[in-house]
Amino acid sequence: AVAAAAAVALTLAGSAQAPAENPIITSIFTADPAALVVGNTLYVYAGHDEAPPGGSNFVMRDWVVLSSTDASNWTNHGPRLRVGDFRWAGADAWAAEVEPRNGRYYWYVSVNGNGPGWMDIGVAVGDSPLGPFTDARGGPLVSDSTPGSSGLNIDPTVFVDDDGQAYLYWGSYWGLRAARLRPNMTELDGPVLSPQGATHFWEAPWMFKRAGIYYLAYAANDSGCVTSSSYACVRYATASNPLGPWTHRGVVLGQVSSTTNHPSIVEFNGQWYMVYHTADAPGGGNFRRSVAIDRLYFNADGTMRQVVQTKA
Ligand code: FUB
Repeated sequence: AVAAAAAVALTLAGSAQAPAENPIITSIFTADPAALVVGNTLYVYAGHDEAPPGGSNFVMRDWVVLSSTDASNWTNHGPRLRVGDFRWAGADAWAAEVEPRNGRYYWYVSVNGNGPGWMDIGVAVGDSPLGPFTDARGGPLVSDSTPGSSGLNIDPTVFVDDDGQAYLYWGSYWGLRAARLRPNMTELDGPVLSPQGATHFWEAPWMFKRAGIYYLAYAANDSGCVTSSSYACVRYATASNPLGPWTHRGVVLGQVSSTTNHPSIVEFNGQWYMVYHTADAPGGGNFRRSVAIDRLYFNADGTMRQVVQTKA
């Protein structure tokens, strides 16, 4: 079980107008944000970068929760889920997302499952946005032994449609995967699918619906949007069906200062936001990243304008 971490009151110097100065937290390094609105609170579930200065690989052992009631001043609730909470896993607390259902909160994670493949998807569950969270299955939800998956199953994003059907999407470097979830949210319901049309998909999918249109944002690293394939932008596609086929619409977030790029898009208090990460915190780097938030705007035809990155 996750030990309940004492909330660290971390009010940062935000302006009176949301969003705050970026990065939103500089006392720790954070990455792969997943935003969730519950009541009047915006939660951000994030990975926790602990690589040393100049480190050349990820050191990620737990996931933290940040929250705000104004998208400007943030509270750091500390680690709320750890690799060690999944007894079958051993390392690599990579990208994750929390989805509410029936009064419970399901935290889908990418983690090294110690199996023949590298990364698996697990799911923990808790009764509040801050947990405590416990492993909901005692084993991976998706692994290399799941038919249709691969040895690299990362960056889960979950979407529950208006009819109650839940979908899990994830990445595998270049390959978008998707599957229906059973109402219990902890079992796949049917085959693993490979939706088409998400042009230049690389990793980090984020799924949402607005005004009857399904949106899939994702990291891409093609030469049309980045200066080097080591970096990534965020492209997006739309569809009239949650499993596509998708129609590519363009870039919604340009290259950031970290090599990886990871989108989360949410409406909070009538304003849409892009939550993402950069390397902009003091001492930051590609493995010492920091979560940022900026406003996102839609055009009348439902397309998204490219986000303007703001910095402190
Ligand atoms: O944080 C580790 C990995 O880097 C994530 O799973 C990817 O989305 C990329 O941000």
